Amino acid sequence: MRTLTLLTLTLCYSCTLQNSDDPFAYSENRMVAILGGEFWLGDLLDSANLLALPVHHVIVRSFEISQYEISIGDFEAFVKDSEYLTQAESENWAYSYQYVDDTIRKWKREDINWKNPGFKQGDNHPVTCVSWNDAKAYCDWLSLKTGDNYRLPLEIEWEFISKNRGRSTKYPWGNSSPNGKTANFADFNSQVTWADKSVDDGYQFTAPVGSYLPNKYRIYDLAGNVWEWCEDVIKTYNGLPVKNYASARVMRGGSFHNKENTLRTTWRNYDYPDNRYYNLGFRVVRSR
Ligand SMILES: [Ca+2]
Ligand SMILES: [Ca+2]
Repeated sequence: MRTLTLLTLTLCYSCTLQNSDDPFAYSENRMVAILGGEFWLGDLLDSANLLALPVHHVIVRSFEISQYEISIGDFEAFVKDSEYLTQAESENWAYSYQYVDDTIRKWKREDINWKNPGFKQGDNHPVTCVSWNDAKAYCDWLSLKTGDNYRLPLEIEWEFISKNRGRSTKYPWGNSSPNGKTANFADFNSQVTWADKSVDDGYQFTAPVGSYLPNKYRIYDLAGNVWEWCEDVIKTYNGLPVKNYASARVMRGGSFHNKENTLRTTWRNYDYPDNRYYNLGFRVVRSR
């Protein structure tokens, strides 16, 4: 009987290697509890932001969201434990914005992946070059390891927390334009033609997660650094599919590669679930 108890304890320990209170054993990341509520989804401030219209009232249930974007360190723990191969690794490409001749730069398939996105990263930088499918595989692994239910944020959860529980501001920090301390976007350090050379945020590519001011709930980098996959299939707010993108998933928040308008709390972007880019990552949600 005693042997059986010991065996059971050992088996339980090995199937919960990570403490369920700390799913991120290899980084400073943590889950932050957000009380649900009601708010106006969409852009009350810019009637030209068509995909963010019509503005409509929604109810959000309570959830927990990761304080930071999933980092290289977080993702490496998953890969080491599961031997998971990302789509970029198995097919030897992800999209990078590169010169296609002497003057023109475009999105180009390059042999890059989360271990080598084509620029220098430390363990505390956000993981990139991951598809929606890869991000879901990470969530499934985290759920298996902890016994909790991890997934990507719903789009309404992402916008609710980006708006500090539903306040209609342009950015997570308010309505003022980014100033170098608020988000990593296409700034002075960037080489893209649309870069805002009047702002210096310190980074051409990814910054370590948590380098900029958090929102009121101490969630970092909702605006900028890397785009973040959401759980949802993209649809117009009238419930219609987006032409040629019927299976595409929502991405939110803009990135180091993009203009300030993509940093907005309401800005919607989307791509196919098997696509991957050097400026696209994710964060996770834990739900009941
Ligand atoms: Ca930047
Ligand atoms: Ca982000």
